Amino acid sequence: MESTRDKLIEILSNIKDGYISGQKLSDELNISRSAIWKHMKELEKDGYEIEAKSRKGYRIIGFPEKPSENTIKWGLNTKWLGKTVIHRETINSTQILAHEYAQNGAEHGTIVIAEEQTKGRGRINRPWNSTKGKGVWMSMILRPEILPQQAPQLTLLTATVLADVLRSNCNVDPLIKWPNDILINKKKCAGILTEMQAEQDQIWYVIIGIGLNVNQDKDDIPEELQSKATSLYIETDKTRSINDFIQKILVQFEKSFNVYLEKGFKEIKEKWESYGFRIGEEIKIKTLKEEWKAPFLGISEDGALLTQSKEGREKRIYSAEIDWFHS
Ligand code: BT5
Repeated sequence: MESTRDKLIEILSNIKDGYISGQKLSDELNISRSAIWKHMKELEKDGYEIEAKSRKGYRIIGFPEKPSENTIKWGLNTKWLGKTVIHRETINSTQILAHEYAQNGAEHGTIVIAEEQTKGRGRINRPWNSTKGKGVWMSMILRPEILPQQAPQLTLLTATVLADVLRSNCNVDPLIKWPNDILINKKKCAGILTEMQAEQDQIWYVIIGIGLNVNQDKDDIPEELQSKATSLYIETDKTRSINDFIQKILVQFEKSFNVYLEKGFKEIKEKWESYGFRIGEEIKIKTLKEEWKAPFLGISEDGALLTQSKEGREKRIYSAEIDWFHS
């Protein structure tokens, strides 16, 4: 059940211009005007900025910094992404909760956010470190009408969205390390995890997990990651609003996703390649059977890394160990 407080915030959030009178609020919520006033004082204590004008009424002019369902939705300029927001203080993994919601019919565009993950995960169950309150730990539930084999394109698309958001807002030069790492100054600042439920020729749902390190300082990064992980704070010496990032990512994702549905993967692929770490350079590739050096030529429609075989023929790599940092 939604509490009176939640309903009050919802009503206030939905007034785009102007004010709502104390009387109207009191009628809608079925509580006295002095109870409304008390609620407003409580909201102010929690960081909401409320303006009260005599004869006009109330309006919200500022939300608290801390992410919540309401603060994420406030002023969010999207059509379908983030219309439903599920927010938790602590969760094992936003991916796990998103799967539960998706299996129970959550709509396309639902997002799951947490302040802290105790079992954040990367690919093949590798752990993802998610310091409380210091990053974007988010999963998006999508029900795209694409074929299951096209799903890797969504990971690549998401990487370009993150790179775009970072480049335009943080004065950094992000690169994407195939397939899903966002690097700043050669260290990982964000990762993406795409999971799906599908049948042969139909996707039930896709969950795209985004982990973006925002405000961690050096001490927040575990010892074993220090040499390869970074945050925007470490790179730019500036603390940033998590809410703001979430909104910017959602807006940019929706835009790119629409381009993708309308025009196909070509533009996304070109953008990805413009950010591709070490594209055009020689990389060291190691599969179970062999090891060789070859130029990194770009990516294919199905998300594979394009390179050359030992014999110089074009070769698609789906999984292999790549030594990105050898000189
Ligand atoms: C990824 O996996 O990069 C995908 C990360 C996705 C995390 C998000 S957070 C929201 C959602 N909920 C989840 O539970 N997950 C998603 P992968 O490419 O496998 O990289 C994992 C590796 O990155 C680890 O083995 C570490 O070496 C490194 N790593 C772990 N935490 C990190 C961090 N916070 N920043 C940078 N690197 C990290």
